[in-house]
Amino acid sequence: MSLAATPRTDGACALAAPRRAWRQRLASGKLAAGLLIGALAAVSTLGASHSALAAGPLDVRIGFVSPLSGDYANYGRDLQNGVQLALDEANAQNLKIGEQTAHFELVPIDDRSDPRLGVQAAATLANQGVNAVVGHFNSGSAIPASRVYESAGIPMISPAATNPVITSQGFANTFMVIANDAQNAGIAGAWAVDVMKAKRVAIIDDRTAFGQGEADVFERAVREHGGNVVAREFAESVASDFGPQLAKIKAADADLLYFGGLAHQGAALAKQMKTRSMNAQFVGGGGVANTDFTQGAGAAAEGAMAWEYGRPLAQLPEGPRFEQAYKARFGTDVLAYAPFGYDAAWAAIHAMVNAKSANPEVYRSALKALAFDGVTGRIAFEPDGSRKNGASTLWQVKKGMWVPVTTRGG
Ligand code: ABU
Repeated sequence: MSLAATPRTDGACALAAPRRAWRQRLASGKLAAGLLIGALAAVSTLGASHSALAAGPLDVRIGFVSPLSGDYANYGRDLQNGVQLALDEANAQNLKIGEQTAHFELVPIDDRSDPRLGVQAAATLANQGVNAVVGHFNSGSAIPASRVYESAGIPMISPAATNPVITSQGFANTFMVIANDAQNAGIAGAWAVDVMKAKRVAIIDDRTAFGQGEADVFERAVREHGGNVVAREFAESVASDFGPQLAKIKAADADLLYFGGLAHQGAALAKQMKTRSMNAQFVGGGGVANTDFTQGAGAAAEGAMAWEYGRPLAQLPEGPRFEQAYKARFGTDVLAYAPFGYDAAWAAIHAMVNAKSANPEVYRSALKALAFDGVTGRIAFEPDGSRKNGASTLWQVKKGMWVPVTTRGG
């Protein structure tokens, strides 16, 4: 990275990475001490005078971490498209951050849904001194990565990872633009008992921080509402055979099966329930009400239910416009969380514009105080960084299509 070639007014963030890089080279003994001292002096001089470098555009880098390969790549690409759409629109508007026209650039990293790679990705983005991060997709990756961003002082805005631990760590740099699983699975558990009148509830989860987390919340809510949990099973997130678990659930005579995990496994589960002539009502948590499920489950999808974060796009003022713009830009339909990726990116952009700075130390307070109408509704944050007034919608497959049944919250 050439310091001289990158005039920025975002001071600390722009300079943190070069400083760190220089220090690392000193520690490895690859750079003569005299040369390093001179280089650090140059960095300090640049830092002191950065406000004078106001001529060129301001490059603002938005880090993005999601699975872009592997079983969950569909979700990651969908999210990335949502973020990219927001950056494209912001660039087309020639927005100003302070005196400079901002140019927003996406810095994507594939974590393959692996928490270790997620932490590595966070460290890479921190070392690069990105101005904000939209990510991650997987809660299991987002939770440990949030610690890295907190240490680096870089705001991370989760558009999809929904385990409530993410925003309950007392961090100043962790935000979520989507309802969390304390809400989504809590509503699902209460609904199963109070409205669906399920008498014998079974639960299966994928042992991820997300799936197990939402299954735990669901189970607690069922019990709190006087429901009866007759089976609690799990399968690893790579499993495709649910035979042993379904045998136990069938033997327990469950009338409702809640699944904590994502669509492709939920689809396999629904198919295998059908094969075993099980009549229990399938109810998914977040990440199930999408076309990966209906296409994967085929006829077995019919009648399945799932609680998904947010309101149906068709019912939101900006929803249809977003869907059209997304299709026009990427040639495909929204799969799942692209609207939240879009809103997360705009949250960062609005905060920087409002604060007149892309330096997290400066714009963080603007992010905390933000309130704007996004595609997914009004975006504002609770003091812990979770989304204010998040919504959850129950969907059901009718004639092969997910149809909204009811919305709670929001
Ligand atoms: N919230 C659904 C996406 C997956 C996750 O949180 O891990």
